[in-house]
Amino acid sequence: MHKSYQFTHALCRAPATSVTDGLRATDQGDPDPMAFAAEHAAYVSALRAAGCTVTVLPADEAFPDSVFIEDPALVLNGTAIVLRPGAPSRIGEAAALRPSLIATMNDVIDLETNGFVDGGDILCTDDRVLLGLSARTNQQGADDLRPIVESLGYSLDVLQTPPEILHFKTESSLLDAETVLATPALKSAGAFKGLNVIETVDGEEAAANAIRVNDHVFLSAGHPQTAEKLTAAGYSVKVLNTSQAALVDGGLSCMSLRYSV
Ligand code: CIR
Repeated sequence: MHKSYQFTHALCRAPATSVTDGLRATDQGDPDPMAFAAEHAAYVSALRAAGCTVTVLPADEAFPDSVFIEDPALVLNGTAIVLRPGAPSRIGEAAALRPSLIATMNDVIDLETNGFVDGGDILCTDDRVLLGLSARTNQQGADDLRPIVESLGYSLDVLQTPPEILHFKTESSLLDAETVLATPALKSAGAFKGLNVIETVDGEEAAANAIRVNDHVFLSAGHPQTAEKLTAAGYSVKVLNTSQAALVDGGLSCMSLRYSV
C-alpha cells in the first residue's frame, strides 16, 4: 500500500459563489460560480471513479477560497493536522474545517504556532514530507510542524520555494512513490533530492499541479505534450478542466484532502 497516492477517501468543499473574491496574483477576470460548480462536480466524479468515497462539504461563503480545502489541513496516515494558512483572508478556514475533520478522520491534531503553514506547500511521499517555504508558509510554522510530522513516522525536509511561485505544489506533484512531476524552475531549485523528476514541457508549467489518485494521474486540460510524456512513461492520465480554479490560482491538488481511514 503506497499511502502517498493510494486513497480510500477524499474530502472536498463545494465552491462558494464568493469565489469571485478569491485571491489571485494576476487578475484575468473573476471565475464564474456556475462554471466553477460544474468543474468541481466533474472533479468529484473523477475522484469517485478513481475509487475514493468523497464527502463534499457545503460551500462556505464566508471564505472565498475555501474550495481550496488542501490549504488549511494536512492528512498523514489518516490523522489530520489543522494548519494555519498564511493569507489573512484564509486563516479562519482552519477553524471552520476542524469539525469536519473530526467527523471524517481517524484523529485530529492542531498545529499550535504563531507562524504559518499552507497545505499547498506540502508534498508527501510514503515516508517523507517536503515543505516549501513561501509567501504563505514560514520557518516558524515549519519548526512547529516538525514534531507532529515526525511523531506520525515521516521525516520533514524544509525547502525554499522560488519567490515567484505561490505554493510549492503549484509547480510539483507526486506521480508515484519515487517520482514527482515538476516544473524545470522548481527542479533546478534543488527540491527533489532522492526522487526521480519528470519535467513539465516548456509552456505547460501549470500541468505540474497534478494529482496521483490510485491508478490514475489527474492532469489539468491544455497540456497535451506533458500528458503525452506521462502516458509514454506508463501513467494512466485523466484530463480535467481547471479553467475556473486557475483564475484564482488554484489547481487539482488544492481541491481535495485525500486520505485513507
Ligand atoms: C489562494 O491564493 O490562496 C487561492 N486563491 C488559491 C489556493 C491554491 N491552493 C493551492 O495551491 N494549494
